[in-house]
Amino acid sequence: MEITTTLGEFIVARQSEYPDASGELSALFSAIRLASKIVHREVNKAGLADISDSVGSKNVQGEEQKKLDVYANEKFKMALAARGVVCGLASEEEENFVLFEEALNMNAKYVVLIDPLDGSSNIDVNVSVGTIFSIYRRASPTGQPVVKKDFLQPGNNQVAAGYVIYGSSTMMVFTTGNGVNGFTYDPSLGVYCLSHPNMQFPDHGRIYSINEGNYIRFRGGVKKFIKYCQEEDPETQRPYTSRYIGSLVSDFHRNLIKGGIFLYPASSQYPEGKLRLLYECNPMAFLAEQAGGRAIVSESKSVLDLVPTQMHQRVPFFVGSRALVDKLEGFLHDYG
Ligand code: AHM
Ligand code: MG
Repeated sequence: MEITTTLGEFIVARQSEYPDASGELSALFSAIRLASKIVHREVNKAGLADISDSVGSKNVQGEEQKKLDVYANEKFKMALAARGVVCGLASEEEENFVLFEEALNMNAKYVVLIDPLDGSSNIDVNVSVGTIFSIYRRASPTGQPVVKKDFLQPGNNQVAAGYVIYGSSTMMVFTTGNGVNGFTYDPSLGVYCLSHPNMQFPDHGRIYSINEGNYIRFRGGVKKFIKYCQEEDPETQRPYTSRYIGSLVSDFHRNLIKGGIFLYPASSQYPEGKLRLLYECNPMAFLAEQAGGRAIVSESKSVLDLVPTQMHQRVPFFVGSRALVDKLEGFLHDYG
């Protein structure tokens, strides 16, 4: 059997390239890695145990929480708090950010923002779900409890970001600002192995991913772009292929590998868009740009430049292969 680099080895080998080089970021990754393995185990037996039912409570956006969302949130929080390398956490599943008040934690310089189990409405039907995470250096001085401004930073300040996809295999894909690498989990060994080094968004692509059922509620530019994707034109290999799983991590992951664009626009139902800037859009935008793709919220407005104003802010989100995002941008410019 060929032995590939494990995630642990990769992190140790790259440590000197990380922004802090003190080992704190490596320890933080090891907490994320551990929690993701625990969640992998639970997700993979979701059909067996009585854990895929709703807990009954609602999250801060008023959506029904599934047991596995709660479970994943707890596991990531516990793993991160235990290492003493994170001073606070903000999660899609929690109304307010969480302070880690042990002395060790208060002296730590990183905060983590996380969507512990994105796409969880798909669990009951055995569709892939994911964890999305994002790491920032705190803005306030160390030694004190974290404050809101530590979390309300523009995506451009991200130190690292990534996702775990619990799919036909489990994978972790992340960036520390120096390219994007993907690791596939081998459950028999209990390790992530480097399987997708230096991932790159193909410049062009033939996949568009959008919930087309909402077509009537979209604005002119997005409608025109959808029609453009559906037109016959041999030169540009149109019509393009429509693929939409309804699980952001899975849709993004496929498009990253095959080339494509993902759209969650504003609509009459979601005037601000549906996806959350801090937990979903910023980390995916950082990954996309590190892989040579592009992510925008509107014409000529990059996701990563936005200065957040609220913890659970939603924004329109367009991400994918550069040529496709550029094309969309033209339609947004011409038709709004
Ligand atoms: P969630 O955070 O409540 O799981 O919702 C986010 C999910 C994304 O994974 C996905 O891209 C989107 O919601 C799908 O929304 P829709 O069903 O409106 O198409
Ligand atoms: Mg989510």
